[in-house]
Amino acid sequence: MTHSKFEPTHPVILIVDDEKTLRLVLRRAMEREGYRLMEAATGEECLEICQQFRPDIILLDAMMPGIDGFSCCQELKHRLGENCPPILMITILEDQASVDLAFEVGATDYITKPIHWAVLRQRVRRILQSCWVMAELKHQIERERLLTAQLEETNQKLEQANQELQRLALIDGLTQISNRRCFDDYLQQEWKRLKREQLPLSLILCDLDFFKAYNDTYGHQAGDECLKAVAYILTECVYRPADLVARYGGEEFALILPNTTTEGALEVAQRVRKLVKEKMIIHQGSIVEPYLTLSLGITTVIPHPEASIEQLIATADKALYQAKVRGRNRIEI
Ligand code: GH3
Ligand code: MG
Ligand code: MG
Ligand code: MG
Repeated sequence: MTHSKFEPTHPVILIVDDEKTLRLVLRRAMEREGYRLMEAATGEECLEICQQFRPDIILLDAMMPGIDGFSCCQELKHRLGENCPPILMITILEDQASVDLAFEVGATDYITKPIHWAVLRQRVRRILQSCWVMAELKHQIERERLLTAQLEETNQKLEQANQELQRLALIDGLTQISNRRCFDDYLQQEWKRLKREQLPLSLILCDLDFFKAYNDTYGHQAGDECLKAVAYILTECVYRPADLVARYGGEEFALILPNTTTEGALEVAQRVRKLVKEKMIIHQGSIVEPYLTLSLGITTVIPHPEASIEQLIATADKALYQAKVRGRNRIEI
């Protein structure tokens, strides 16, 4: 036998019958079986009781003055819906129409008078048991639904955290612009694309002038602030969505400009110099100017099979070195 945690120790039976004697006999018989009993003499009384209390099963007489059993059953179903206790109709009516009607209005089962006690006992037990099993199943389904929802929510959070981690892995912690890893990935991607499309790729490398002296003069923290300011300026200097500004190293920055000629890159580099100059970051330790300056190296290439990313970077680095040895605060190609 299936045991459900929804099974009460003493299930409550509501007897609805206008015959007092029958109610009494039923009560005695069912109490012996361990049930608790409630009684209603009319359909109205039954409806009233069920408004406040939910018996585990209703034994409902079909023939009663006032609301008869069929209407009472229908009304109970209407009012209580899914929460309606199972209804076992007990009646002397044996004709097909009455039996059909009983099931039509929602009765769970139907037995006839005179009551066959052994049958009633079994019917009541069967009905109650299947109700508990159903309740158990519903409960399990609901629990599974909840678990699934929780799992989905957790997965969503994990996915978000994962995306955030991936984003953070490509961002420089200090300046909040792209980091070296992002630079490498993006350069490789654009290199391949522009090789296919046979379009120019420009790279600008920038290095702050006398930045060691800046740190020595104003402290490392001020140096950090200065790097943040320069990073921000650089992002203001590029206009195309495909352009990428990255922190390349300590006080070095790189700009990847896809589909951009040397002239275009030169324009960007000039804008960088202009905006940095306008920002007037005081730098008394600098030998070239009393404010912060930077040196820039530009290179442009239409990627082809004999060329490489390493060569591209080395060429830009060489140009940057030229800018340094030729006096800093300048652009070299
Ligand atoms: P040059 O004009 O030749 O580029 O001289 P420089 O002093 O800028 O170059 P050098 O390579 O000698 O020094 C770079 C300095 O940048 C030294 C280093 O402490 C500083 N630096 C690198 N990364 C950071 C950083 O994250 N924060 C700060 N505050 N300073 C940094
Ligand atoms: Mg009756
Ligand atoms: Mg440097
Ligand atoms: Mg430097």
